[in-house]
Amino acid sequence: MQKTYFMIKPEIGAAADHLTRVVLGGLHTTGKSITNLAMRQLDRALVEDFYGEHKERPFFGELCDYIVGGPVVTIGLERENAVLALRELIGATNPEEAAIGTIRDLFGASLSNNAVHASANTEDAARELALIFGK
Ligand code: 3AN
Repeated sequence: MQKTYFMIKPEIGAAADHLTRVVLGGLHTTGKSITNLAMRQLDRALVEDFYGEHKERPFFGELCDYIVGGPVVTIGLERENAVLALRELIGATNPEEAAIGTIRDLFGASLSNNAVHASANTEDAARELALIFGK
């Protein structure tokens, strides 16, 4: 079994909880089991830590502003091959390049507003789950 972290970004969490239901329904049909689930307003220090690998990138400030701009839905998931399975379900970082039917294809507005986050690998997953939910 593998764990991963999934996050519904503010434009979905705040704008339409209907979409959150759709996304969670999609997770259910893929057989992932939800181990943690909460709607939360993240504080800026936590978000800067969370996206620390992008600190030097030009979009870092904008990215942090966006994530603290409203509540997010934080979700811990567990299943076999969870990291890759969830990355496939959400699609490419840029919604314009995301495969048809993926979450970012359906709900992502742009590269900076791409609806959801999913851990990129098992190390990131462990780090992100600990940051968000504690050890
Ligand atoms: P992913 O979320 O698919 O793992 P990362 O880790 O490369 O992608 O990027 C983290 C977040 O930073 C993305 N979800 C996206 O919102 C934002 N981002 C990445 N690249 C850019 C960019 N060139 N311009 C604006 N925002 C970006």
